[in-house]
Amino acid sequence: MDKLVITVAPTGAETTRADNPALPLQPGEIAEAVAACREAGAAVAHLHARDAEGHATQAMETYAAILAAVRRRCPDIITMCSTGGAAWMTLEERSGPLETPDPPEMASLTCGTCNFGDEVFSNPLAFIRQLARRMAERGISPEVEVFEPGMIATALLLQKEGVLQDPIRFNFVLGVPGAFPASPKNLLFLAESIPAGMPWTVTAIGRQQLPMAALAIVLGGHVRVGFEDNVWYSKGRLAASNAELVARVVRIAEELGREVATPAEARRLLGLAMASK
Ligand code: KMH
Ligand code: ZN
Repeated sequence: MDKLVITVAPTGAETTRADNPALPLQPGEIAEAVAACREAGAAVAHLHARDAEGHATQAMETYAAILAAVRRRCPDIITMCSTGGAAWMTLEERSGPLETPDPPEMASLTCGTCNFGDEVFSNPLAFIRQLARRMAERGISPEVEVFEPGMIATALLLQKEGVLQDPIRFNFVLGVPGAFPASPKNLLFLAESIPAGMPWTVTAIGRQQLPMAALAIVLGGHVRVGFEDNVWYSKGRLAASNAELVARVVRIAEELGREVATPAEARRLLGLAMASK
């Protein structure tokens, strides 16, 4: 089995300090958290930005500051910026991180519209194509976010159109209220619904984060953890840090005989452009 790629999503757009006081918000705090997670075993950092008040923003300048701080603290980690932002944002503002002067290595690309709690996470096909083309122009590799099974079909359609290139890297996001629930059956269904050999990661919300991560390790998938999706370590006990969640995945992988990938190994496994340089 391939080595395990661990992604950390330390902040997200929705989590607040009321949910977990250790949530990193400002560029320096995010960079500190990412560095600790890199130390613990993470190879990829999925990044969201917050403004000075801690509210979600897609401002290019804030992402540029986060990328610079992360690269200073841990130069080899794979950077991935969110183009999902928050459900209440306009489509235009969400593409901000793709315009940073020194762009991230990867960016998220949600391949369809779904309910997101009481909101609608809007991703019309024309907008997905526009984001994907801009990523290609700027040398950014997309990660396809799959909140609903139909999003796989859309990604494969875009591949057929030549808008997405091989390999497509899938991230199955399970358990968002209103979207596809987290269960072993659903994860297996998604993993079996993509073309053989394409890398996939699982992200699960709240208490499902741990069991879905364990299942992905066994199935040969990859794993994302972090406060964007889950702030708990166990029932009634908040995680002390993002790194604590990463370290637990490393321990489970080791117990199950799955080695953890370094960023350089992850670049090869994910087929990133920098891997061939
Ligand atoms: N915050 C969600 C509405 C992504 O980062 O691309 C979208 C999201 C996905 O988090
Ligand atoms: Zn995100």
